[in-house]
Amino acid sequence: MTAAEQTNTALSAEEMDQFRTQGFLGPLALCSPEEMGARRPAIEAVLESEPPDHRQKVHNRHLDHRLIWDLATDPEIIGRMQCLYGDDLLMWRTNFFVKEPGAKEIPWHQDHNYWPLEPPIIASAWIAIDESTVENSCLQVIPGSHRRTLPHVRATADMGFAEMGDLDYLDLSQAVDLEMRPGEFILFNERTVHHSESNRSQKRRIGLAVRVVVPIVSVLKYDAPEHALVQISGRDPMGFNKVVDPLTE
Ligand SMILES: O=C(O)CCC(=O)C(=O)O
Repeated sequence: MTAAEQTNTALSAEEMDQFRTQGFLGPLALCSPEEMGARRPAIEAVLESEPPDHRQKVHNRHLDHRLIWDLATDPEIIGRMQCLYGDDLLMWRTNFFVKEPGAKEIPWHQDHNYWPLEPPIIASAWIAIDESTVENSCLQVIPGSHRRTLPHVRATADMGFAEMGDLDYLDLSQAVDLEMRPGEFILFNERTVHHSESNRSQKRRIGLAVRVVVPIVSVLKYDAPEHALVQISGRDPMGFNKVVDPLTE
């Protein structure tokens, strides 16, 4: 039985159409705000702990913590990704975006600009660990922006990334704020233009981004020698990538 059948996450024709035409879907519920509140202290403890191989604390913690693995592979997410991308799915990366008060702006960008993937076909889920509002710099997207490749230029020093989408090619009046309660998530793709403001509030905002690829994608550069993909559903008929078993405890 697929995750979509197990969890009743099968997408409607309208939802499929929204993802195809708008480049994102959601917010959708992974768990209740109360349940995310109960998980939060353990997530914070993971973010304070050193990864075993001296990687950055915020990257790929699904490889060393079962709690993060369970979050990233929650059937509410995977079931929807299966509807959009088919059964054969591999977890490539997870990244926490921790925005403490004063944290820098994440510039408008398309993810594929930065990533060592060929072809760059990625489904991302962004899960709200904390409440995420306009006040504490929620994610923003430009609906329909995934239909074009955006030139990227060097970012200014006040930005959280070294490169940013060229603003001459964007209509920011179309931007949508994606406010989320803890435990909600959105799905988007590698070309959906997105952004978050600097965090001008006194409230921290943590999100976990989950990156999933299909087997035809080759990873050209791994994050660390220990970094590998994990099969999260179906099969890997191509065998292009280094794949390890999921955590079991
Ligand atoms: O959380 C943010 O502010 C940015 C997230 C982002 O750029 C991403 O998930 O690709």
